[in-house]
Amino acid sequence: MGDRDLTRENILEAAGSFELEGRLTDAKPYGGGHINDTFAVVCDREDGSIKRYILQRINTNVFKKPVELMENVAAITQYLGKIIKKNGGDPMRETLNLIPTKDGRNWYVDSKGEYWRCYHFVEDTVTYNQVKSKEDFYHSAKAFGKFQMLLADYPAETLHETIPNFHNTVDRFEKFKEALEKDILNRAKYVADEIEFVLKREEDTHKLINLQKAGKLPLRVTHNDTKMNNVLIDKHTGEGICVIDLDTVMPGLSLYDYGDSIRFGATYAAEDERDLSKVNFELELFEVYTKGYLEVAGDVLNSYEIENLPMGAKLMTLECGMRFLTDYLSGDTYFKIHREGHNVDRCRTQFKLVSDMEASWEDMIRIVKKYAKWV
Ligand code: ADP
Ligand code: GN1
Ligand code: MG
Repeated sequence: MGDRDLTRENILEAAGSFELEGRLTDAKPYGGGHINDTFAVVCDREDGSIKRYILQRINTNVFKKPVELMENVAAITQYLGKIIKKNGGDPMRETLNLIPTKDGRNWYVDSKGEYWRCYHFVEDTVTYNQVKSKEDFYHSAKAFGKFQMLLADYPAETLHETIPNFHNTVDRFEKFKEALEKDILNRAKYVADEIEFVLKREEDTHKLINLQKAGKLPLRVTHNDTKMNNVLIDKHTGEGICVIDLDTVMPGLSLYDYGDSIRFGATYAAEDERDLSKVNFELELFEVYTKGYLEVAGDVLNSYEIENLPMGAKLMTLECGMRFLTDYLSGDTYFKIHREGHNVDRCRTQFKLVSDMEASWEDMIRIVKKYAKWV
């Protein structure tokens, strides 16, 4: 038994601490994230209707500063709520809304010292763990583009950096090398090709950081985990209405958000697909995402950001593969795994996509130019 085991009592204790409408009747595991524990909580109202909530236990092995994390989430959701309302939108559907605890806080610490938070459940929406159609991916691009655009004037430096160097590819490379040198479980021998793949690309890991140091890429408010399943899609209209999973909202580079979306979504394969013949970087998906993202966020990005969109895509994909590989070498302690070698499978899909991107580089540049106003 791990020391963060969860019992039904823990879940009910946490749910009961929030200001819920009606009588709590159910709490079931929900969603398929790699880090937090998510539950859909159901309450019966007196008039017979049902009200649902999303209850989450924050993974404090990963998020070591849960209070700072919740301060970021509260600040961003309040800010977005105000702008959405001002623009005539629906703040209860177009941004997350935190439910306070009975004593007026945005989070609850349970009797084991675990941190929990609760959101209003946005009904009549779906999320996709894998890209099935160009249209859905296009709508997710517009949602993430809008997120970036609405937050363009938010002072990024006032947010806490809850996980330092989260997308710093130079630092990620160093951490990979440390895990490789330690090789605590003697696993490096099984992944020699993957290790070589990373080592050959060390120079690339400096590219965005150098541009940032030179003052060419500005620090912005970024989401930092822009997988397609972090956008709620309206069941009826098919539009991406609400960006969720705000744990990693921090100061960062716009290219991290654009790049992470492409990494996850510019393929029809799952992130952990074992049959690599199915894992292909799809230019048509790259194109629809680039189109949607630039339609909405194009005006707030500078020419260096736009010119480096392909590099953002490649580096976020390389970084993610490197992180899965690092976790495998370190004994699978970070990402939840559901089978032996799961992190290796995930790493291989990412490196296949990096290779494909390298082979399609000129096409990626051509597509960006087609939709960019500045380059
Ligand atoms: P994780 O960090 O584990 O990825 P998420 O915050 O992304 O957790 O939530 C997991 C899943 O729960 C999402 O993919 C989505 O399907 C669902 N979800 C999260 N928040 C809401 C919400 N406010 N309303 C409806 N569904 C939600
Ligand atoms: C994790 O929590 P989830 O599944 O949305 C990870 C991301 C990775 C992603 C890979 C805090 O995201 O950085 O890109 O897995 N989140 C954290 O699927 O490390
Ligand atoms: Mg998520």
